[in-house]
Amino acid sequence: MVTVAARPFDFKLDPARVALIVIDMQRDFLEPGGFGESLGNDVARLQAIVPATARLIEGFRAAGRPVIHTRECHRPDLSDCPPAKLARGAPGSRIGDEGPMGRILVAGEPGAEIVPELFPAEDELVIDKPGKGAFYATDLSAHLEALGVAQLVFAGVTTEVCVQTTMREANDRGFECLIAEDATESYFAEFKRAAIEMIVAQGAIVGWAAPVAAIVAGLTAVEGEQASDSRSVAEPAVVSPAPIGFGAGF
Ligand code: C5J
Repeated sequence: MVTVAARPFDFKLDPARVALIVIDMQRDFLEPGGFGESLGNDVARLQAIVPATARLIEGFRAAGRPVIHTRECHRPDLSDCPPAKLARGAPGSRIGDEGPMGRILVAGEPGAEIVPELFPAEDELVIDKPGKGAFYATDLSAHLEALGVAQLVFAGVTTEVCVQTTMREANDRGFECLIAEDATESYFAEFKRAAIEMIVAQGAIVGWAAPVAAIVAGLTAVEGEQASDSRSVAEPAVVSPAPIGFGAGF
């Protein structure tokens, strides 16, 4: 085991049994001109984590550990989209409607694709998920079991929706969960801060949080070593309060 400096306390990383899950880094959520921006969201916040997420992915690839990508999207006939989800949002801006980058959250459409900077390698697993959580109605559990994975590192968007939901699902299934706090983001700074606080509260009730640099260092560290970055582990990832908005939903 390698010790990674994390919140609320050190994470014991097992470099032989850990995998990375990169949640929903899709064009429609991140890119200017996409669906997320068309709802009034500031996509620059999400774009800002692309370099750190790329470093995290590279670290896992270099260590020979699995990188799993997810996409929130539905079948073209929407048969996997519950009516309650389909009814969300303004008419014309609902799942399956024609959006700026093709049909909104529909598999195979340009907007549903992962941003080019983080595009999956040919041998990497891509899970298309109809829910917020990546375990719901997918074969993720079976893949993780086949891979012998016991620990999961999380990156992606949005922290408080699909990342947190998947992390809670994983925690309930017995995985040790660590969120890469500079490789996850929300359209709302306060939601990211609050979600990570909820995750690490009560002695890591859902999991741990650590910066990308410490996680990547841990992947290559020698057994028994301490892996951290230069920042104090007690320092919160997001300190500046920001106004909370409710304009966007999908
Ligand atoms: C994700 C969403 N990926 N916010 N979706 O978080 O609806």
